[in-house]
Amino acid sequence: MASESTPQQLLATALADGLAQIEASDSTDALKAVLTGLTGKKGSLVAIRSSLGKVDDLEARKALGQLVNEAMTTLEEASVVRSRALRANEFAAQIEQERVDLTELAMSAQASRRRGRMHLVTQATERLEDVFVGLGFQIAEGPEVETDFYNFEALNMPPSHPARSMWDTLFIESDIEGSVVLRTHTSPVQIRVMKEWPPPIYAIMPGRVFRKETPDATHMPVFHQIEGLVIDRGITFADLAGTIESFTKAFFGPGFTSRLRPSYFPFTEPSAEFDIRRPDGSWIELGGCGMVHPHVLRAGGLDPNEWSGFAFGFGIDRMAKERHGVEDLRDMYSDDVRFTEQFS
Ligand code: FA5
Repeated sequence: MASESTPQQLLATALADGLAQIEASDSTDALKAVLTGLTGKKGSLVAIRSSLGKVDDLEARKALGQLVNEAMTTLEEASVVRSRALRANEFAAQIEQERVDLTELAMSAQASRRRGRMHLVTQATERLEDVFVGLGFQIAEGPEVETDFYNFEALNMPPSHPARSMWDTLFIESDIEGSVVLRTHTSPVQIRVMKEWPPPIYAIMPGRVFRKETPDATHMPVFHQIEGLVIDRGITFADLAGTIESFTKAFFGPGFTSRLRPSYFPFTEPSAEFDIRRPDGSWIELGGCGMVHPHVLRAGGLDPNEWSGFAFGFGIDRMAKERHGVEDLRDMYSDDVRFTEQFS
């Protein structure tokens, strides 16, 4: 018959078994249950401790009690270590479970970034503004629906002046007293600025203009101009030429130069047409310019004996066309994504 186990043997077995159970616990809840089973009121170690009363020898009982306490501490310490490891695992699992997948969001953000681009004319306008602001100019705007006075009369074109036919005008209202038109150029904003801003004036005025024209490669019925106006003391034609040359290089690049050809506009005297020379040697007309006519200075409320100035008006659509090597202006208004995507 096998001899009965001693309390020490029982304790050693309970300790080894307890440590194995702690190590095998796969969750903090399971670990708690294991610990209660070992060290709780009905736990195996407590049962061993209760059985100590049967040990007669006082010293032996004390030593055994000591061993039980040590075993309890060992189990508790082992459970703290295991608990830490389990909690770390459970936390990692929770993070994994609650993880939000942002890939779709990032992809849709990318898609929306791809969706829009600034129109070539808007890009050109902003660049023109940057260049002229860099040269010390301020930006002004005027209405697209204009009275006959601002679009023609104040610009030295009284009623029935033959030069009015230079612009194929779209009328909103037409009567003998004075018509309302879709502005045919940005020059009326010159008058508005002269009336509002005390000189010296260094202004640019970009905007949309309208003419009764059939679209072709270089003409649109709705297009954009940028007007320039400088009013100061002692301004000469050399200032105009110098400004246009600086602008040409800043906007198109060092390979481009400008030239002025004599021309006629009722609101400037002398007047010129402004062309730029491409690096390949060919020329393209971009706008008109000249010294502000005394009648126009007076219409703007300025004394021609005190102030002089120059003005220019460039076609922005043609500039955008030149800058990006677009062959036909109509392509810029086709709303074809395959076209616009080329110019991000
Ligand atoms: C004028 O409109 C004058 N107001 C310019 C000016 C301002 C002269 C200040 C003197 C002082 P013009 O009609 O030439 O000028 O038009 C100027 C520029 O607008 C043209 O050189 C061209 O680049 C552009 N342009 C004219 N018509 C069209 C059109 N139908 N489509 C696209 N661009 C055009």
